[in-house]
Amino acid sequence: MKKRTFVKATSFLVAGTALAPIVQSCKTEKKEDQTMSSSDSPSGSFVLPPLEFEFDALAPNIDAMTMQIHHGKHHAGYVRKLNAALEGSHLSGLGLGEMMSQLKADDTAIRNNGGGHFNHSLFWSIMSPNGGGAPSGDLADAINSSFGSFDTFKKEFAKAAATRFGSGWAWLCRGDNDKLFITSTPNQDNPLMANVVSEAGLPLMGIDVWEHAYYLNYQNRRGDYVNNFFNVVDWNAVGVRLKM
Ligand code: MN3
Repeated sequence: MKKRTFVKATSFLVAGTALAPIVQSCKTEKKEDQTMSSSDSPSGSFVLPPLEFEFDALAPNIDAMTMQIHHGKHHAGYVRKLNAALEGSHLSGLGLGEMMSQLKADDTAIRNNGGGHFNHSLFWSIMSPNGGGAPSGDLADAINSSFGSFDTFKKEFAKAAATRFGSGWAWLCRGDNDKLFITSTPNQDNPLMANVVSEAGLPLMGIDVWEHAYYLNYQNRRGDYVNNFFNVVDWNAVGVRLKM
């Protein structure tokens, strides 16, 4: 994977600001360093990034209580445990993206909790109350050339999410050859973990299919949750990641 992937993979970890304008306005390396240090200092402890919308803003697609618990309890827990796991670790001091790319399968606590922090930060950043519809521009072109059509992409992505056994994530990624691919990972693994996953790439969007992500509202109907997720995907935010 390209080096630039790791520098920019965590550009969504910016406290208190909307994703797309910040990423678009941070074309220089200097500004990127500043935005990285505002929340995830390589030498400091990681922090829970605030949501850019209210807990009820994604309803009825994702309900307010699920969002509140998911962000305030689950994600916060990953951040807290990541900081604890990094004390004395050989991975301490790295930015989150680089940490993901360097960790080994037996770095269990950082794999689980660093992955949890990365995955949820990305998840919040690619959803919006103004989301839904279809991608446009370069992202639409990339999806069409990689999957044939947007509808085919949606079917394949939904299938990956529906068939991930147990807890995990489904992903749309950009591979080394700039071609897009769909994959899924167990637990809190993600495609940046090149030493862990079978197919590494830059995650452009992901869906959390742990039961805590949908069970209050959908119970066992994971497929309905996945279909409704498309109503809140912020394709502009996904498209920004394509250019990283
Ligand atoms: Mn989750």
